[in-house]
Amino acid sequence: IKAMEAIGARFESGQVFVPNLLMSARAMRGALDILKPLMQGQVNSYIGRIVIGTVKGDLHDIGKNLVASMFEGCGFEVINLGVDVSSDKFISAALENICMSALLTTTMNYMKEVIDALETSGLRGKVKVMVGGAPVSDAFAKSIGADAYTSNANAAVIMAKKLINAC
Ligand code: B1M
Repeated sequence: IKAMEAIGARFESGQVFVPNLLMSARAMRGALDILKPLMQGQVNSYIGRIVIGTVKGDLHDIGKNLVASMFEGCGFEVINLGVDVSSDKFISAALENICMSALLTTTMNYMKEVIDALETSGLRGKVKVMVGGAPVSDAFAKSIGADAYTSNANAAVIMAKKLINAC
């Protein structure tokens, strides 16, 4: 976790780049594969739970998986719904935090549909919604009623901790 935090901070300051993050994330996933079976019985030690997916119509998952790996490495339980995720799927998995990714200007608008569906199902007040992806911005996030926008994986972890008061 310390190592992922360090690599994340270096990425933020421009000292390392996306390939370094991807290699670190892969190394961390390898380590987690070994560690996870030994961590049984300690599931309560997660600092929070996150549902993450790339929205309906969008198949880009490299950035989303990077964000998911950073969350896992930093102590969150992550439910990765994959790509092309419908609002129904997001809602049936909704836990404390929903993270949506979109890489296309045509699919980013689907994020609002998910938030609207959360409202309709009465879950909106119970979960935090974070959005990200290359075409997404802070202004867009505000306009659709998301709780937060972050531009990269490290910032997403910092923001999620803030949203659930874990830091
Ligand atoms: Co596509 N693609 N692509 N593509 N692709 C882009 C996004 C595009 C900008 C390329 C271009 O034209 N210059 C363009 C979008 C244009 C637009 O919408 N205005 C585009 C297009 C048009 C398309 C297709 C429509 C092409 C076609 O078929 N005609 C098609 C769409 C398919 C679909 O989704 N339905 C398509 C397909 C593909 C591939 C399948 C070939 C492949 C995806 C493979 C995969 O993901 N498994 C692909 C790729 C690789 C790209 C580019 C080259 C790279 C994207 C990437 O992985 N970046 C991209 C051009 C580019 O960005 N330079 C492009 C690296 C990744 C680490 O960054 O995803 O931004 P990113 O994630 C960052 C942040 O955004 C943030 O954190 C991450 C790490 O720092 N973040 C979050 C992301 N999600 C977050 C969620 C959060 C928080 C932060 O939640 C809280």
